[in-house]
Amino acid sequence: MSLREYRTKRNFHATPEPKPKTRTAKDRKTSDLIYIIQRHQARRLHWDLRLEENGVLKSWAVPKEPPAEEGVRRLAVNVEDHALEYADFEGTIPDGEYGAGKVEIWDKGSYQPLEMSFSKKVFEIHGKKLNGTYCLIKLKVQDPKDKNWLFFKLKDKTK
Ligand SMILES: [Mn+2]
Repeated sequence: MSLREYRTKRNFHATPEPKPKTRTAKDRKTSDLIYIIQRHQARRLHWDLRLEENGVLKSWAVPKEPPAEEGVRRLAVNVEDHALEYADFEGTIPDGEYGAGKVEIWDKGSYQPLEMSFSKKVFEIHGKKLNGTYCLIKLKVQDPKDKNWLFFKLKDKTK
């Protein structure tokens, strides 16, 4: 996993966003994988869903509020991997910088992977706003350049 795109998009003298530290996945002592959603009031309001995978935060921009209940499917646009440190970031990215606008933590917790492939991820979210089994599914499996996924809650099997 590379954070090259994350670094090239940002000027760390100008943005308060975290500069990635050099580290390996084994530096993390906890077995809890990070789940985080940041509400990002950029030019267009969106919610940034991030899941820890192999030492980075896999990231999707969700243009509408993520669903707490089943039955709602949200578009989720895959964006560049973010540094693990980003999970604690809240602040305002200055005008003129990439992603300018206010970033707030909307939900945070951990997740448990159930089925994780390059085109489909099923996982259990343990958050405050979102809880339960969720699915991320890539729309055009054959097209590696297409960034569009769907994000939705699955039926709770215990009900
Ligand atoms: Mn964003």
